Amino acid sequence: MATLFDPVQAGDLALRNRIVMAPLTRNRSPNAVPGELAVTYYRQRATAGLIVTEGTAISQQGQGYADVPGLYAPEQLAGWRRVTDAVHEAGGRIVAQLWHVGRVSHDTLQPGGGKPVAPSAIRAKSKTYLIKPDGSGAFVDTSEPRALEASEIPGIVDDFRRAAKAAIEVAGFDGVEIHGANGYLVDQFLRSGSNHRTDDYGGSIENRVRFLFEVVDAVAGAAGAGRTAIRLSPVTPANDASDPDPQPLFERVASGLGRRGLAYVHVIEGATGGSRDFQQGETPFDYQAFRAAYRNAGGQGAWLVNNGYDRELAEEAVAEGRADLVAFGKLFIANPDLVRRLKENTELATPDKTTFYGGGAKGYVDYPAAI
Ligand code: 8OZ
Repeated sequence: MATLFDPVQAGDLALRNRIVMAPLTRNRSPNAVPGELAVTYYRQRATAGLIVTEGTAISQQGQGYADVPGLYAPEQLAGWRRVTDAVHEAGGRIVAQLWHVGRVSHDTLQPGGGKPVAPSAIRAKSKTYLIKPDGSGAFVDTSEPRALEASEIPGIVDDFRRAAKAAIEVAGFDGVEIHGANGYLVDQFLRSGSNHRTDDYGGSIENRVRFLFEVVDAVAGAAGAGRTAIRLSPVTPANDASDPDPQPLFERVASGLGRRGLAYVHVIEGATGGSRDFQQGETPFDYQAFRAAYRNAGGQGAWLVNNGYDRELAEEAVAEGRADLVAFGKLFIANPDLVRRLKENTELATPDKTTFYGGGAKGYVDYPAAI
């Protein structure tokens, strides 16, 4: 029977255990450059079987929050190189999460102060996080987006490709995870609530999944399919994501992914950071059918689950074969040595919510390992 502490293969990635550090937005990279604190933070957590970085912008247009790191300028890639070197020295594995926020952004973060871009010009009922001139942080409403011209889409796909290539070749990552979840650009195309397009990218399921597969193919072409992964959140309402009928949509996504030889598929079960039972539409989402659609299409990548897992639930999911990997978010913030604490069943520290977003060392690199 498999345990959380057994090694596992995820595509080309050989992982020393099945415990994954989930992507966590921390807003501590001024000018989008991860600095020394980020090196320390990720090194402290390198005993995870795999670290997924915080969402990292593929372009300035993909930025939606203050002080989020990027993968589109040489200083950003150099900053990440120091992070990946530190994680590798400690024997860990790390993938970059490739992020384009789409409409979940603010004019002040966009190139030339322009409008954020989206499948359709529909404002998200959602907040973003900005840092004011006096240095304090504030949550503010997202700006009104403009609809992308079809002719602009290949440029965005190319930004994903370029970021993936640089992540592997320059920044030294072991792989890349496309952020296809939580109401950001890829998810905005998938769901009917945010996608009212009448061209080849909107309307039918086949059209709404088109952007996702263009991105996956471009990224896999650059990074290698065995080093490419994607995160999805079939029912989350995060960032105003909505679709009344997620089951056929996400089974179509799963079957397309199954044919592409990816390293792993990362699934947020329920409402991100909230109820695991959250549902959109008439019926509860069937995660087993979702996974079966992936496997039946030939998908052999690892199945990574996330959202509200504790030790017991995680051990059960792996033992029963419902998951190959389990991602922990908040617990990794407060417990840099989470793997050891889970193994020894020692007490877990509770993270301080007030230092999740923005700030410096406090609440970032000062959580001690258990003695
Ligand atoms: C929390 C705050 C800001 C962004 C996500 C990248 O939900 C995020 C995020 C989370 O995927």
